[in-house]
Amino acid sequence: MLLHDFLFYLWRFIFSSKFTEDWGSRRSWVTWDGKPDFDYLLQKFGEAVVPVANCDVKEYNSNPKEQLPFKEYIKYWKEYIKNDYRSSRGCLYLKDWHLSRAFPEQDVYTTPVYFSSDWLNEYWDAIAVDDYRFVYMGPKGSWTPFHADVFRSYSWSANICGRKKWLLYPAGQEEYLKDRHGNLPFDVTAPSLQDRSVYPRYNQSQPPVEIVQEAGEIVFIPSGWHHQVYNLEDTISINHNWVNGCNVAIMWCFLQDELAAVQREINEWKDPMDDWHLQCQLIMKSCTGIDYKEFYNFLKVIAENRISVLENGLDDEASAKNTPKAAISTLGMLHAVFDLKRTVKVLTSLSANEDFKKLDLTSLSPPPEALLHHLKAAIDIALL
Ligand SMILES: *[C@@H]1O[C@H](CO)[C@@H](O)[C@H](O)[C@H]1NC(C)=O
Ligand SMILES: O=C(O)CCC(=O)C(=O)O
Ligand SMILES: [Fe+2]
Repeated sequence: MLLHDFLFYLWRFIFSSKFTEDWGSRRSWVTWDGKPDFDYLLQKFGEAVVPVANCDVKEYNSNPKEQLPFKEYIKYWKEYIKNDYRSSRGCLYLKDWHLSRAFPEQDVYTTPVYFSSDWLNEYWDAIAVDDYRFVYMGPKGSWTPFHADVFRSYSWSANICGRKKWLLYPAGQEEYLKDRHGNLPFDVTAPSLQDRSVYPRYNQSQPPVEIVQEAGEIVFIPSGWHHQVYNLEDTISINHNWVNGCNVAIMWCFLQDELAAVQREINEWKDPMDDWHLQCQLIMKSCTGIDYKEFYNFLKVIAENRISVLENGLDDEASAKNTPKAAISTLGMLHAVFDLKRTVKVLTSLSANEDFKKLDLTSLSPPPEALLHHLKAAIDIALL
């Protein structure tokens, strides 16, 4: 590829369909004319239960979701197409389905190496409670309301079939898109944004970066960029959220902002409540999905995996399998050192944070100072 073309793709946030052409899902999930292969999907996943959102209904700032048998969703989708994309049930969008976790043995896709330094999934796989690997399937006209991704992570999204239109706002632009009360819009294209009495700063916002993503292409969404997404055809996509040494500091800033917002919310209870700081952490965990002690644990798991690879190399078991340590070793020693340096920066900031220090840290093992010490020693030895 010419350098010019490469820069063009980078600028447009798009990776060409070359990057997905050997994926199992690109071959098997799609009919000869580029439509979802409903029969194949039913045969493989018919018994699954999947999360489905109704795009026509707004509940707070998202669409209400229900769990449906995959079979029933496909039946609905076929009828919706037959009925010229109308249904009394509304426009239903299957989203945030953890398909890889439910069907690990299926040959669906492989994560491109550019997106493989992925601390989020490395951590949540390690504690075996969740992951951030999703499948989306929706008819023409289904869409995702305005949002930024979990923990301000990066996201990549690959079209298995169909096309998407993305409206992307660079990080920070959302300040101009807030209403008088500081709330973000549900639909960034709604005419009410033009109303200065409701959205006083809208006229200072830049128009969004608009991209159309074709079948097979992968879109990269930078950290903190808000976006709204439309399926222009019947579309299936695979998406991961991920965090690594390049954006973990953004995640940490986000968590501090989230805690500050919770503290403002329950400020009036600060004096009467003696466990106010703990309550703030509990609320933060339920709203955001993580609290400060778990963030420490996250950094610890990431750090220890890298220290182990640097100190011991790979044992045969780890290199044979698709383990996180094998992935760390594929990216090389210098990358592991880079990760550790970024971890030191964020851990140093976390350890010095007043809200963190107010928590009961006796349960943390090792304690933050010991972990930092071990990290710095591992970096020094690796660079010798
Ligand atoms: C936005 O509108 C306000 C009030 O009409 C005006 O003072 C300001 O210059 C406008 N800003 C831009 C960037 O158009
Ligand atoms: O494809 C969609 O509908 C939404 C995807 C999305 O928001 C993302 O990949 O971050
Ligand atoms: Fe998103």
